[in-house]
Amino acid sequence: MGPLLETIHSPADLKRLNPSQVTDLAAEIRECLIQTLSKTGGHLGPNLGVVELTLALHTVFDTPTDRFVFDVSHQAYIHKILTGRLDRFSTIRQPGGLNGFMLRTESQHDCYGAGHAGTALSAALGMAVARDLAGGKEHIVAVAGDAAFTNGISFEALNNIADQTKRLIVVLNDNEWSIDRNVGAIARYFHRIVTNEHYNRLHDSARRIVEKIGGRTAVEVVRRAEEAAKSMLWPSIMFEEFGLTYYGPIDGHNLPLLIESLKFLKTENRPVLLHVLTQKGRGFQPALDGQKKFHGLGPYDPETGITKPAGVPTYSEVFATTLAKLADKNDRVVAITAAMPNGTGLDLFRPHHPRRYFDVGIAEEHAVIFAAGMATRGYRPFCAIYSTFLQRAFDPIVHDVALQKLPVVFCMDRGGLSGDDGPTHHGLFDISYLRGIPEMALMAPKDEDELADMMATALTIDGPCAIRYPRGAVAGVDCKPEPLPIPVGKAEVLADGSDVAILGLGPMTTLARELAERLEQDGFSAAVINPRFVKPIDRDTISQYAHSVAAFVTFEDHVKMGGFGSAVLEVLQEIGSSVPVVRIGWPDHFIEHGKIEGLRAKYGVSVNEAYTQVSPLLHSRKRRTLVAS
Ligand SMILES: Cc1ncc(C[n+]2csc(CCOP(=O)(O)OP(=O)(O)O)c2C)c(N)n1
Repeated sequence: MGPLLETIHSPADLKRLNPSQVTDLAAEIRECLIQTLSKTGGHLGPNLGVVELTLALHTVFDTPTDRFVFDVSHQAYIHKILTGRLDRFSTIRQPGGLNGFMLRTESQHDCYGAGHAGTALSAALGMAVARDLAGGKEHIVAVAGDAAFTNGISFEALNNIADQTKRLIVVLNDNEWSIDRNVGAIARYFHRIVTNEHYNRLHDSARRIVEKIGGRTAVEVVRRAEEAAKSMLWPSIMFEEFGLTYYGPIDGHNLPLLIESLKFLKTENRPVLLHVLTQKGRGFQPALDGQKKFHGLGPYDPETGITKPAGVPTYSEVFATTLAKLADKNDRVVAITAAMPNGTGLDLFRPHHPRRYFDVGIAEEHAVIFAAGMATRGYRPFCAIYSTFLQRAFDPIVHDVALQKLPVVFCMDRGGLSGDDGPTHHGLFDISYLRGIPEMALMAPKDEDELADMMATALTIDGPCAIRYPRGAVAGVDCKPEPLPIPVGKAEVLADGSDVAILGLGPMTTLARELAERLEQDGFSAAVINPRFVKPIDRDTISQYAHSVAAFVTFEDHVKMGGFGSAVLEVLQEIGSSVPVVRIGWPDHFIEHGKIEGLRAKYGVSVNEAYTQVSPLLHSRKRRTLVAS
């Protein structure tokens, strides 16, 4: 750790440094980020881009009284370092350590938690209005990336800001990247501003003024700063039309310029937007060369940026290559992503069918309604959206897709616990939020071969359907050269048995098999079932086992409430069966970040827990049978 960084225990320590020390501190922070994240993984690129911006914010404002709302908050690592969490920074994203995003429970300096994009402006406006009502004086600053402006919520907030408050500072952190390159008209609009000659001239004169500031009296500095900031004024029609005074764009790595600009904006009595240009990955060549990869990644070599080669393919990759195959045969198949071409694997689809690939920006609601529109014209859209982000699109799924019985396929990557990212990213609610929607079919494959089959099956369904599959490596089974549709609503019985029926949803069939083995060692006969469909659920198979077994066990990587086990309970209740069901899944509780195995053990999403709960039921029937005979 650098000598200056060691002295920073709170923002007050930063404020004691002189300008040249703050510049040195920026270099130390970059080194700390590169070294620490090489071990823990994390959002390196976005954070390297906002070192100076965060230093400037904490120099000019006073948290926790003033409030910073970071959009997504994946770029808040420096904020964490400066606000008393340096000593725990090496624990970031580790079990029991700091979260990778802002958390209100983690620090009084984290005024607002996030993980999903597009919320900063609305939340900051809410805080500003609350301050105005209470007669407060504090400053509210929203920091949002350029890609956050591809999201509808940001525009809903923009539409509302000038009507609601006179004091709000929005910082647009423009690095021209989302995770992939930012897309769409807004991205092009920002680019036009940045490459405008007029701006370049103003920017240079502003920089020169700020550079001359050193050594003047405080009053002069303020006046000069005002002059500098004003000279940067470049009428940007869009933000001005929304009623925000636009400043910039300015170099987001020029500390004095940032500091003086923010000092000036602090005095403004109208909502303002400061357009700051930053470079994602600044200070680490591998991150500059590999913007996408270094947006967020696991451990890497801090010298070369090299990461361990991934041995086994991921579910995302199998999804994308299968979709390309399906699209080869069916020219109505189209692929839609909401700013996640890399994460969903659709990067691999794009070169095969560039005209049938659509990245709509961070706009999940739009993605779903756009898919609905295409489906009305005979296309078969596959919407690849992480389970957690599809939460955004609940109403479009109900109102636009299901109600009109349109054949849109929702491919829900990261269905299940996501691990290191934590509660904002776990995909633990999709079964509950989709199961109750009429017309919806919902599948979960036990392995990659079945994922491909389910995608082929989706094309045979005349209405909406969803497929949930987990993050990460596939099971490693042999895959058929061509996927084949499976019978809709039919479970797969992997092993027959008469004492207990164990249903393992998706890859949880592995746990079902393990439990069956243990119970068989105790002398019980266990059926192992791969349900395949949460909806329509296979009532016949459940009813059949309800006549013979002493208990059912359900395993799911989902909250128990409203999940697959609940669906089984509903069937049993409807057929008048009183066979008990041991449901294994996540409790009614937000699950923290951590390693998947550790969290499963902690919360009893395990074979052990199932065994503990089901054994007494099986032994009790055995005893009753012995007594009866
Ligand atoms: C609703 C939602 N969809 C997708 C994501 C995944 N995601 C995380 S960060 C990010 C890009 C953010 O880009 P930008 O806001 O420009 O910030 P930068 O990383 O470039 O600093 C995306 C798409 C998300 N967090 N939330």
